[in-house]
Amino acid sequence: MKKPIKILHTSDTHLGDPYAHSASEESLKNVLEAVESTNSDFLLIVGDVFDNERVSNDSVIFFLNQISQTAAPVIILPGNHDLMHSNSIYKRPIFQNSPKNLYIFKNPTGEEIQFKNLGISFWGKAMDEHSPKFKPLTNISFETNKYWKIALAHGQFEEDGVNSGRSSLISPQNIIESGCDYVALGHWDSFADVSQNDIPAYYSGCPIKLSKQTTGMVSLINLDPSLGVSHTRHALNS
Ligand SMILES: [Mn+2]
Repeated sequence: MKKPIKILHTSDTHLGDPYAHSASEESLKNVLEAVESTNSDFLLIVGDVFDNERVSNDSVIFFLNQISQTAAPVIILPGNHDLMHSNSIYKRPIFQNSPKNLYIFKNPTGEEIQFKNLGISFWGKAMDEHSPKFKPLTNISFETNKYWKIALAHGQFEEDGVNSGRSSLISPQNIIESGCDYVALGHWDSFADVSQNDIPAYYSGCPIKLSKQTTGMVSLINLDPSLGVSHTRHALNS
């Protein structure tokens, strides 16, 4: 049932950011090049794809054009900068002609996007409100255990006992209880490994080159029925 699958994981592209506009567009191009060069089967963009709700339709058109140029399915999860609520960017008419390989999580209580032929399922909660009430990684359910189980979550990981009361919190227990083969996280610009027990969970960091780096970075996940799950960091061409 399970097949070897390669996933490229990124987040926080912040397209349309008035301060990093061209850098964010450039980084999306670099990400899509990496999808090709690594032969990835899927691209995940785990939230804050767009910088704000007022981004121009030009930014959206740029995004849709880029996505249409790759064959791989592209799965995106709305985050706190591109919420899934009544004024959502994703509810603009322009999205009615989205490329066929674009999949967007829409349900704030969580939903599965399954690829039965490839034996993999993705679960995510589309953020509708960035508040302490919103818990990105609770009440996960998968229809079957036959497939690879991947969760996407956009929010703030916090160790037990901190009790900051911040918005969109993700706890170690949430990761453990997810029962997933991989948890793809977004919201932090920097890379972080927050794996718990035997569950790999990573913030890929944003694909834009940060000041201490020589290139932008993304995460590559190899799912292999005999070897298990491995995570590596991949440097983007720039
Ligand atoms: Mn965010």
